[in-house]
Amino acid sequence: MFNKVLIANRGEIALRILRACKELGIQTVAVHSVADSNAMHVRLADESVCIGPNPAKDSYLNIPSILAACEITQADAVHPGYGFLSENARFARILTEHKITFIGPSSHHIEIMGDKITAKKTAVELGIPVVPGSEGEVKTAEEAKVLAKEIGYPVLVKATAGGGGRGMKVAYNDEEMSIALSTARTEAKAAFGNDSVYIEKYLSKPRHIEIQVMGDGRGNAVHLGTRDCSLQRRHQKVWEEASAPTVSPEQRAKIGEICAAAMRKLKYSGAGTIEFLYETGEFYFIEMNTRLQVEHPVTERITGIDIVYEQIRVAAGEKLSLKQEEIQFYGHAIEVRINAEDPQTFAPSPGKITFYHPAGGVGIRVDSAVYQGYSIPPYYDSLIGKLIVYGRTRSECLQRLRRAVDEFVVDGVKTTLPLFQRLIKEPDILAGNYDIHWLEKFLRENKA
Ligand code: MV4
Repeated sequence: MFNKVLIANRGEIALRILRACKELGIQTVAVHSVADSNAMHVRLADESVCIGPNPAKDSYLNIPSILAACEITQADAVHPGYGFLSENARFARILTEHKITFIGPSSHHIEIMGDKITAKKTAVELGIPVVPGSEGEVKTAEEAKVLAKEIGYPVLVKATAGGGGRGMKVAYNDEEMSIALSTARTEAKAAFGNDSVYIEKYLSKPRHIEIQVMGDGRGNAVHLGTRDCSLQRRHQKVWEEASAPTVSPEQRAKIGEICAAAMRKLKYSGAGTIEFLYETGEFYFIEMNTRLQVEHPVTERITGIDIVYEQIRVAAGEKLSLKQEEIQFYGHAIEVRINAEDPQTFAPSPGKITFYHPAGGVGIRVDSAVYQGYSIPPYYDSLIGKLIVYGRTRSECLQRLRRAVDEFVVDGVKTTLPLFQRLIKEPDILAGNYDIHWLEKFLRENKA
């Protein structure tokens, strides 16, 4: 097992990782920017190193600084959390070259899944169902139109280097195809420096359902069930549930086993998430995330498994302690993201938290790194904390969520809590009847 882990992140996820390290008897190193000198992750770690000025590119994304912090503190492993360097294959490779363990999958697996075309090709080879579309890159409008005739319009043009919905354009006919191709290319070039695109059948009303997986790099892998993350605004998840309300236990076992078997074949190591669009009872692979995800606590709640603990164990070379037949799914969990944002416009609202009272009681977990008197800096994401609620049934979970949202007080900054007070009254939400477009439509129709 590791002696000392450096946590290359900040905020609630840095605390989440610190806690797992402490339970494993591992010493911890926090790294931080100048603005984060008083942050909770710095206070709770055994040691801390300032790695640079406030902009993330100069601190939390600064690979030489983080390597220097590893050397100074003699850390033997780095946990990247989510965001920042968590899916940077070069970072994983450099650490490995310096005999420091990257707590995550191999740089090879990060690379494969980072390129959407190689990810999709890999998914096909592994027997994971994918969205019908081009086999790889589409070069010309003529080629795209021939394929579109086979697939059937509407068709979506996607950037190979894609992410966050950038470089994505829908075409409803041949005429729109030429425009969609060139605008997707232009956007992709600007956002990713890569204008390669591919096409897929456009699914008009899917849900976003993902499967949590874990492997040990030796051919052992399991799935930890489903999450529904359809409630998003501008590709930012707002509300996540486990299990996915519309997937039966039989369907979960089937798609879950397909994913676990795929990870066994890949000899995947660590935690991963296989993302699907789910429409008319069918799963269609879109991407795989090779990191711990923000919403991992809902899965932890319904399975009783500590995902970060398992990540650290397998990174240290231990076998996966989990057996698929021992993994059970209990009740229902919902996570809502409490952001320092205007609940209507979503404009960031950094500043000092003058009063803080998190919800508590039965079935409540709050993952947060803030405290009363803390000032949320304007440089990073606006996550104040995650409220994770459990119930034996989805309806018990929703009742408890309503109580917890009412109880939660954050004064001094605007927060998304009032949005959850509204959502929890919506019949569609209560019925679990929503797709990836539901939230944006709700926000358009319920301005003010
Ligand atoms: C799609 C799609 C419909 N059809 N692919 C958005 C970003 C990237 N993760 C994939 N995305 C989508 N891919 C096909 N073939 C619709 C989306 C999409 C979306 C997906 C998940 C969650 C929210 C979304 C919001 C808009 C579009």
